[in-house]
Amino acid sequence: MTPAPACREANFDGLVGPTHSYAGLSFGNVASERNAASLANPRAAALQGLAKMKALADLGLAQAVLPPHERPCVATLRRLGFAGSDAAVLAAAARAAPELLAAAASASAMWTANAATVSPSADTADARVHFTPANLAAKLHRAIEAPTTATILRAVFPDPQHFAHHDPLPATPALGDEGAANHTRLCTTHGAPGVELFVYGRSEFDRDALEPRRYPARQTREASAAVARLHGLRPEAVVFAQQNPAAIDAGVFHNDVIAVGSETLLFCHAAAFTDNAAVYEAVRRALARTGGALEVVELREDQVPLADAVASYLFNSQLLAHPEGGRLLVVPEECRTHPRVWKTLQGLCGAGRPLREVRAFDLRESMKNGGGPACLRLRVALTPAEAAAVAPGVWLDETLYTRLCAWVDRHYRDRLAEADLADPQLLDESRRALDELTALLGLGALYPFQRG
Ligand code: SUG
Repeated sequence: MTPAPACREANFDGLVGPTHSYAGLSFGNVASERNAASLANPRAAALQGLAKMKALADLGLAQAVLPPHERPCVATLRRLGFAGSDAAVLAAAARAAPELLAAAASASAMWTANAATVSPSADTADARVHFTPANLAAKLHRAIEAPTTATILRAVFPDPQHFAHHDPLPATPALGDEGAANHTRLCTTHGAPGVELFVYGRSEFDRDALEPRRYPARQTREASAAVARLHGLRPEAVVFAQQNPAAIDAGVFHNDVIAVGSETLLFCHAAAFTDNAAVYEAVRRALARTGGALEVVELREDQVPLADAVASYLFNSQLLAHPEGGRLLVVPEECRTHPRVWKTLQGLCGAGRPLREVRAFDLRESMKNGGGPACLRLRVALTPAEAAAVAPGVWLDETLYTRLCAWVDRHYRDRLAEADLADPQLLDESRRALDELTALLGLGALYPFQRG
């Protein structure tokens, strides 16, 4: 008997949009705050992301792309009381509330780890892949992503026989949901039932739970529990864990800044959870029920101080199957130039060690806003039949890569400052670019401006 073709994990990376900028919009994300008002290079940002996608596709990994959103989002500014022509709306917002214009212009949809929480069909009651777009209620510039994200996910995963799409949770502080950035799936193989680890920063209703003091906790326990319910997960295959409030206060605004897991490996920092040992034990027990054995690689404070983990983004990495067997860890270039972090990572590589190889990528433009390799991708484990039901134009191959690079070169600016966000030409350029892109990806009319 020939074995059934395997289920594979695909990475859906966000294509950086033409308005990529540094607006200091994310209090609690230290990189975003530090780089506020610096000059951005949208063209370089998009090409850096594409280079990572291409390198992973070349390794034989399943790689796809998700389109950016229409920005500046004039519709948001209109809802906030700015009126007139599009150009008049931009000008009035720039004058009266530049911070609202910056939020409406942010290209933050590039960080697709925050697009949605995804549960593969092996885990769900109806054996479909479930998607819940994140409401991103904690930040204005991110909360406005949810409706477009929902439209895009429905266009990319259209077949209701395979894919179930939920609405984002109500966008209110009690239900703050940041998507896959706070969700890790552990399993023996991607096609087998796994364990879904939901990490939250606070609880709206558990008044005794510790909370961070300095920075906001974006994800609530109540939101995580709702997503697990919506996806029809087996309760014994779900673990809820609280993020360490001290880590949030040190700049760990999502769990994927301090932990990454794939298949049977959980790689994290000792400061990741309020009670690391209890989390490992709960995941270990749940995974054992599926026949799997959890491996934990925990870095202690004396190996990599929390501050160095945040500065280098070493945990915001992609844990992937190495083409020659074993595991590949994809990290940002900032890890290679950080001697202590790089030495620690090299110590994890080799025969009998958890990793085969670590590769660093230059994602500096995104990193300056607190977005590393793991932020830029949404993982979706797909059976061959499900993969065949994905909109075919989004899979990245040599041809699409070449076309997208040329498209970026044609439409993107190589410098963008805050003052440029009100330029009506930037809006026109972005719309022209997106109109061409939807045709290039074969996605039809996605954006309101295309529907007239
Ligand atoms: O939500 N930065 C994003 C970074 C998201 C990273 N995602 C994950 N860790 N999965 C955020 O804080 C900064 C935008 C600005 O300041 O211009 C920003 O939105």
